[in-house]
Amino acid sequence: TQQSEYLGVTPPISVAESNPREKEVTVTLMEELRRQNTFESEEEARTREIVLGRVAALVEKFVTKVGLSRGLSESAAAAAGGKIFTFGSYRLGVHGPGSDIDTLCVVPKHVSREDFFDVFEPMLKVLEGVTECSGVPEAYVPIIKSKIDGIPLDFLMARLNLPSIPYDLSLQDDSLLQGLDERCVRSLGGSRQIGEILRLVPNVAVFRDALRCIKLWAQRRAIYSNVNGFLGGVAWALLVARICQLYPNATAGAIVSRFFIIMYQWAWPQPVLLKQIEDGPLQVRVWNPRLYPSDRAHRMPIITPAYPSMCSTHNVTESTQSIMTEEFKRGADIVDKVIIGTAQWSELFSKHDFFHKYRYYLQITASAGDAELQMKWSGTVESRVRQLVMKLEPVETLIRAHPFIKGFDQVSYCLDENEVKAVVQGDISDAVASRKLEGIEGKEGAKTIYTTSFYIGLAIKPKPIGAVGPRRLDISYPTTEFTKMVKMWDKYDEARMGIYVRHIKSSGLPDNVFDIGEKPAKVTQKRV
Ligand code: 3AT
Ligand code: MN
Ligand code: MN
Repeated sequence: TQQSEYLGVTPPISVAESNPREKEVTVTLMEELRRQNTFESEEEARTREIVLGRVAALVEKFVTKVGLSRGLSESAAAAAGGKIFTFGSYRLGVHGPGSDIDTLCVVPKHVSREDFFDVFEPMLKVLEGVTECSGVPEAYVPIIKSKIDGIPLDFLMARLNLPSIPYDLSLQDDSLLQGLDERCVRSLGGSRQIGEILRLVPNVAVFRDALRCIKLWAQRRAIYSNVNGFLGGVAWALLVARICQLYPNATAGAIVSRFFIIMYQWAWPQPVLLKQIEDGPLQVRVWNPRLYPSDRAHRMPIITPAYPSMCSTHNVTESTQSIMTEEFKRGADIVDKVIIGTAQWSELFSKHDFFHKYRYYLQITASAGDAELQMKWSGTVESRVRQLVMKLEPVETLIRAHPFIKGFDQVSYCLDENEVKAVVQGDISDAVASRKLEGIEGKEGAKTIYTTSFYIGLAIKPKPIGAVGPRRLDISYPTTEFTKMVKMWDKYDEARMGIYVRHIKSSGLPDNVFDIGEKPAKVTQKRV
């Protein structure tokens, strides 16, 4: 690996220390982040440490137990180790109150994935303080979701090709991946990526503080979501890490300021890299736009540093890129003002105006008559919404199709078929919306319907000068194609679930998309 005096693929832009004003705004930024409740309490932090200690002991006990059942001696079974690594926001040190702890359990080769679900999961279930515990062994990345002493934990597992797990094991060594099951490689990925990020930033404390700011900003501005074509946690971390490399001696406030300016001006699709992409021991694809046309199609490539390097922003579309670029600009303008003293940090974190911004919206409603089925179905629909966005982008009369980052769930207690029919189309009347379960109990023909509605804001081109009549917007082709595509889901059953797309005027948006007191009494703001 490279032996040089800087971290990153280019030398830093400036190695200067922050000036006094930048130090001042860093202090006020941290005060604002505390006011915004992004930090957990000391008590919660202590609880997390205690929980992690107990979990580490449980994983060792699990490995010992499996070893004994495989005929190992007491001492050999106990010496096989078993170790936990955290990843996600907790490992980065940017978690908030209520964040989960993403935990990877690393086990020796005589412990199998089946053991993880057949032996470890039952051990976890009976651990004191466990209130939730459910395994999803068939997931792409198999996982156990749990809650211990009020702290949510996600457990992944990786089985290494080693007879025992050394207590000082590092996961950063690529040769560890050799001969592993794909699911183990994927499970190791999160932890290895974060290990590299932390290794490649010049000052971890500054990186953490700046990332905490950027995460809050991206959440408030509704651009924090990988599935919907914006950026997820890893991509935001990589961007902030790159800025930290470019300004190794700057304080967090200065990093945030440079972040917005540099990201606004970035020459996409030039990739953001923390180090040169390296090859490794597996038969897997590493991001390479020269080799793969699909990699060439990435609009804002932000590449993960650990082998195998991948693009963390595969889902970005023309619309989401332009929305993020606008937000970078807005951020740059506000931070400029913060630095000259004409704005407060709180302005940076003000809530998005998605439901005030457009005149027309597409509403996509997934529905089912059963809560558990609805969770899976709405998740499937959500993961496809960006496909609809991509089908809308070429429509001539549209400037932009702006997906919102989350769906809105509702349970409707319907008295009859007519009410059901309206509800599955996303048209929930006040009478239905306010009805409780008691309102339908014992009533013949009544039905409970679960819906999740997703929204896409539509920016329509202005009417050409001299044109008469309303502007026609024909989006029947994209929407029909979209519904056809989501119905291709292998568990789709017409009798049990529904999908409906309609366009509504801003005045027709339901109350549940607004916070209390947020809904406009009348249209006052100019919409596009
Ligand atoms: P929070 O503070 O927890 O909200 P985070 O960045 O830790 O932020 P997550 O816990 O959702 O976010 O995800 C952490 C990493 O775990 C990111 C991704 O690599 C992986 N991951 C997320 N969701 C899943 C999932 N359903 N299955 C497997 N891996 C996941
Ligand atoms: Mn997490
Ligand atoms: Mn998680």
